[in-house]
Amino acid sequence: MKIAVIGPGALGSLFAAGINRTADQDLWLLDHDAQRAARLDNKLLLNENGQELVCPVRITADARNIGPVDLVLLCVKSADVADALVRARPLLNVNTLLIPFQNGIRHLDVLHDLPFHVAIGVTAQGATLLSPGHVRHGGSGLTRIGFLEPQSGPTLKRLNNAAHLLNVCGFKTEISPDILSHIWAKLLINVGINALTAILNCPNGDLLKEPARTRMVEAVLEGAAVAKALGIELPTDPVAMTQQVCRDTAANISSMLQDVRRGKTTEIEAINGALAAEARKLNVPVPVNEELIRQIKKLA
Ligand code: KPL
Repeated sequence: MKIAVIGPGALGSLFAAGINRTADQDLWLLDHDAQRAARLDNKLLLNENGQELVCPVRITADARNIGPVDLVLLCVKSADVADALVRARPLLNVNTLLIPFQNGIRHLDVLHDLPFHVAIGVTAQGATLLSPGHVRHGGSGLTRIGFLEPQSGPTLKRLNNAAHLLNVCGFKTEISPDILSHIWAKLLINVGINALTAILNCPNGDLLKEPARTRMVEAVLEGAAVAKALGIELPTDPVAMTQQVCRDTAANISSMLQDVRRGKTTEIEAINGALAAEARKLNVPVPVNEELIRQIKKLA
């Protein structure tokens, strides 16, 4: 299979290094930054269980060097999806399956009516970018991939092939017939954890202590009310799930806190912002989320 991973961030580097290490595939990593792509010098460093592994991966900033591929794993931030799709054009044709992996739900808006196949990915893989090209695999959570609309025949086969590849490479992956409910389940976890950790400047586990816990629960319950109003059935109790993620990733610095610390644009619009936008359309009050948005915008 010919595969392109787009975005040398934490998740993109983890996928590229893991696929290249395990499977005999035609794999490329596409960066938008030509200077960084050159500096990476066709290799990634993967820190796994305390060991450093050098993974040779072809890295380029020009998608024309790659040409059409069977599978694209799109691992850029939500706000960069539209631009990434333009740059990725030479990779994409009627036979390509694109699987975007982003936090939030904003990216779903730009994934309609595209002339290639699009599934959606939701992953609980833990990855931290230690420096450009150097990624630490922090924990192996489940990855789910699925189509928003039911598919069959060769389109479904492409998804099966992608799931098989990820599983062979050690990224436990399931095909989900109801990916939207998993997208929302992950959204509500990020709604509860990301902004609050960034505001309080604390690791995820600290949200289990009062008064942060109450605020986290309120933010998640507002999100659950919006999901209900949209008719989305969540796969598990979102409050219990969010608290479990706080326990499982207690020492983790959320991606939003990492962005605030680095002075980078946060994903507040893709997460709490997108939730508040849906809530406005449905007349569901989300005052706790609106306050979180205001506070993050003051920080950034
Ligand atoms: O997805 C995450 C993030 O930081 O973006 C969680 C699950 C909150 C882990 O930190």
